[in-house]
Amino acid sequence: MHTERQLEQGQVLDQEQVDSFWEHGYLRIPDVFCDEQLSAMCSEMDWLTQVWASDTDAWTGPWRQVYMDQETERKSKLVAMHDLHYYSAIWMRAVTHPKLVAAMSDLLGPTVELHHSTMHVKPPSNGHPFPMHQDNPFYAHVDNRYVDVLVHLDDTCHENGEIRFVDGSHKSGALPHVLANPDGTECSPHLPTDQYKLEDTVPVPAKRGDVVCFNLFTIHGSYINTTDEPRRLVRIGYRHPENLQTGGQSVNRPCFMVHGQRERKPGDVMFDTQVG
Ligand SMILES: O=C(O)CCC(=O)C(=O)O
Repeated sequence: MHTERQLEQGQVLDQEQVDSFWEHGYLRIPDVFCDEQLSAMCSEMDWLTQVWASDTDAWTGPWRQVYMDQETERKSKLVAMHDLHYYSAIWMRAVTHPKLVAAMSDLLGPTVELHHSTMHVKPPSNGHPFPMHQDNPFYAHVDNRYVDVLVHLDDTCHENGEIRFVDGSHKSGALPHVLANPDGTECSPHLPTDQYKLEDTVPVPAKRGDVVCFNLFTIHGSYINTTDEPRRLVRIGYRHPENLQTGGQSVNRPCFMVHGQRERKPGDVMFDTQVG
């Protein structure tokens, strides 16, 4: 159990965990959320899934034919939505959870901004795999001070498609991704399937309540869910407030401070209160 003061100062991770994150590009942090919180987050997730989420936003691109046979590809689905904390107070509490944001400040420094949250539910038996990719093409930033966190609402394993990483791959920085189908239409960013393979990755299975963190530049992917149960994850993005976003998801949207204070530099003005 951490004291309030420790959480304020960001002392959840030990030096070995921090070093391991920056060496390998990923880190599993066990038992971040307790059972009571998880039950509330799961019920709310069911509500979000029924009322707001989409099951027609599966990732697109030529990778699908490489990862799945024709029949599987036709059936495969992803249930997704962005920014759960805009719709649910329970998820607002989850993305600002004191232990989680203290761990982020151990990795990013004393000031941490929340950037987004995104639901990824792989439905039973056909929940789609994720091709190898970095998250940078989805929300490009100028440097590596950005941590994605996968909040696990279910135990994960090979059968339901646990997250998998290329060890140390964040050190290469931003890589060019495939951005178009053969006919020139836009597709979900992914790395060339002949050069980057799921077989070459490290699996990081986790328990319900754990989080798995990774760097914006860490290459990752996951296999299809073949089990009879959904595999429910929520990704939360945290960054150093001075790491500027140059494009993609939620670019130009003011973000919330979840740890520390926003420094004021010469010329900085307050956020515009007019939307649009
Ligand atoms: O949900 C997964 O298995 C993969 C998630 C992922 O690739 C991502 O959040 O960028």
